[in-house]
Amino acid sequence: MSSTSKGLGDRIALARLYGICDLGYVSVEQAARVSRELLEGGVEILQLRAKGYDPQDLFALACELKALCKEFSVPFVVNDHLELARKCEADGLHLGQDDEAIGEARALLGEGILIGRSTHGLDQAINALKEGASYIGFGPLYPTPTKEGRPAIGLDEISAMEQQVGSTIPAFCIGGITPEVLPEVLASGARRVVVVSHLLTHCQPSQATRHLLSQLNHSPL
Ligand code: TZP
Ligand code: MG
Repeated sequence: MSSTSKGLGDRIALARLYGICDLGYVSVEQAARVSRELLEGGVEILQLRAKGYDPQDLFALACELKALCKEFSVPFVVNDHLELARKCEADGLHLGQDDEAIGEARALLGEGILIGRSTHGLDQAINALKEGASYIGFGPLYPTPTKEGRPAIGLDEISAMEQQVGSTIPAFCIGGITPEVLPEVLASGARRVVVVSHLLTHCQPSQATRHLLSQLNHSPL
């Protein structure tokens, strides 16, 4: 865990927009430039997601993104790779349903690290809270090419999830979120979101990020 993780960890309590640098959309060569754009636009957490990559090939990039996030005082989270998270002194590790137990990851990475869990319904969200997750992702709300084959869960459980889980740990709705659907996502009770493809395929990622943040900030946290 990095020495500043505690302070950065506290920041997620206020975070509404979680950005992901997903190497499915951005090349390794462009990843730092695009991440800087997301950070300049105002993402409040940044994750490196690199499905299918050997974590050994990601060390230099992870260190670069960690330093970049530090410049913006934004927590840096590594998806999937516990060892990589440890080596680059990430502020957090994001785990899926089939990944390590949260207690196991925390024991290896230190008590102060953020551990996120992807959840795909209310029961899983409640379990993640019980298991000690620092935050959850909740979705996909809509079908999305970023997670092809994963059925959309819709908006119906958001309100119950926010009451039962999001009132204790930050809960980020995810999956197919764009400026067009964000109003109905917020109207369904969501308070925080993760947005991937909309931002990474936009010709001006900073401007797109600012626009989403202004939409989010018009509804109360
Ligand atoms: N987990 C659930 S949906 C999803 C992940 C990683 C992908 C979200 O990406 P997008 O492009 O914002 O739909
Ligand atoms: Mg995983």
